[in-house]
Amino acid sequence: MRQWRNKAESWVQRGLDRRLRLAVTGLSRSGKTAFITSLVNQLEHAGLDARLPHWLPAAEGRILGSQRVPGRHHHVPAFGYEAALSQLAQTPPVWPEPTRGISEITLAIRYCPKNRLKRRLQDTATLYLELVDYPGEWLLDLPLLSMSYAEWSAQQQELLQTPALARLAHPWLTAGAVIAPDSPADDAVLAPLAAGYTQWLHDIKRECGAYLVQPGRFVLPGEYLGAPMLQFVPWVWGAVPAGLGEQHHYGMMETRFEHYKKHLVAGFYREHFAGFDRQIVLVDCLSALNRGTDSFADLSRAVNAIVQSFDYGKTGWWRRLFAPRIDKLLFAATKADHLTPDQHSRLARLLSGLVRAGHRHARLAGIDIDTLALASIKATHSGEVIHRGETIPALQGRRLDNGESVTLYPGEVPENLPDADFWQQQGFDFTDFSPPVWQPEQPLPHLRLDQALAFLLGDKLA
Ligand SMILES: Nc1nc2c(ncn2[C@@H]2O[C@H](COP(=O)(O)OP(=O)(O)OP(=O)(O)O)[C@@H](O)[C@H]2O)c(=O)[nH]1
Ligand SMILES: [Mg+2]
Repeated sequence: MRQWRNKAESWVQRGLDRRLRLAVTGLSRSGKTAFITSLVNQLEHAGLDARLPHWLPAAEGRILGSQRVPGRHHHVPAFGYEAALSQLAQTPPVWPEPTRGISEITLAIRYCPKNRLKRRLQDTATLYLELVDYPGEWLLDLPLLSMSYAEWSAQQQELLQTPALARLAHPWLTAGAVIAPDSPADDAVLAPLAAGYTQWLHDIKRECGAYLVQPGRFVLPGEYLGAPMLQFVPWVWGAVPAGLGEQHHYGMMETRFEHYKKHLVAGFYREHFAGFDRQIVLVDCLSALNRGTDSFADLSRAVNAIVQSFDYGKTGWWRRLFAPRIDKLLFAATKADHLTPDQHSRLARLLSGLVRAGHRHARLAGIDIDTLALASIKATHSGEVIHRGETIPALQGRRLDNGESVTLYPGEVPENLPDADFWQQQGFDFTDFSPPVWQPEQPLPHLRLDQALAFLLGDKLA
């Protein structure tokens, strides 16, 4: 009888326990590592000294505790939580290292269910929260799936109409101009040509603030660094004779483009994306605003492309191929602590404008979408200063470049998508700050992570 009861209890328990795979993405430096580190840290504190008033399960005292547990996906690298935390705990604290590729961490969150039926069955339940960090650049590759090599080449040729981009492309454009499309395929020719093209992608990211760089794996190759699949370039040197095969330069690049699509682009959707339940996309609007009009326009195109990548309905093949199941999608403007609090709602509205612009062309049926502004790790204090007899809001923090303590008013964020006038008279300079000095036994300071949790997990701990 006792054996039967134990079995029944564990069966009920399994029925109550839930798993949720929450994917965290954003373009490089958008704040993914800081977000996951802080989220894990907040959840580990949630049973004791939570500072998550807007997340009801914590506010109601129903979170009993959370702990890190081994993940189910042994082929996915582990997220470096300990390393990130120990960097933040250094004197003086430093931001965690940049990361590459995909990683994940699993938390078991033990809680008291609120739902009466669940409570009658069991006093406590567990939510296994799997957090997955992956580069947003991978999402930008999705449109490649419906393009041929010739179509993609034509699109890249169009990009080269922008003078700033064309100027930096000079080395690979001149190297490719002497290659005949029907000459015998030779890796000694293609490898340096692709290296020149990859360098160009890095250069336009760095110098022009470009976000929409394709193919995304060229700049973030991870384990595929040096793979022949990443050694092709768009053909932008005029007409090509018909029927060129792999033995020719053009045909070889076409084959590699197809391999890239099949193994890397479709492979990511099949192996990872299809398994995500919920998604948060982090966007650093402030760095793009600092860099100016071209960079912000490119960020806006990139956000547009990311929004479109959740449009499963557009073509049947998408749904058939990957059967995605994401039902909640949160866009979060990061580093809100770079702003005085009066600007936070403007930042959220600015991002919401970017997302809506992408939304217009996408049908995101069945997905609940929201936007907010947050700081995963709050590095500043806000207050007020008196300037020429007037009280104005101000921020206090340590500058990242020289460690100096400063009090400043960083300026205003445009509420709507900025127009030409705005760029003429813009008056802001968003400073990068060093991480806060923080007591490791305390939760990391943050802004609105609890609201992100409420949207993303609210219904899962009922
Ligand atoms: N003030 C402040 N700065 C932040 C915050 N989050 C991130 N940053 C800054 O942004 C930088 C990039 O943050 P990461 O979390 O490493 O960004 P990432 O998206 O993981 O970057 P990659 O791994 O390179 O793709 C950090 O080094 C900090 O300088 C935040 O909440 N507040
Ligand atoms: Mg990272």
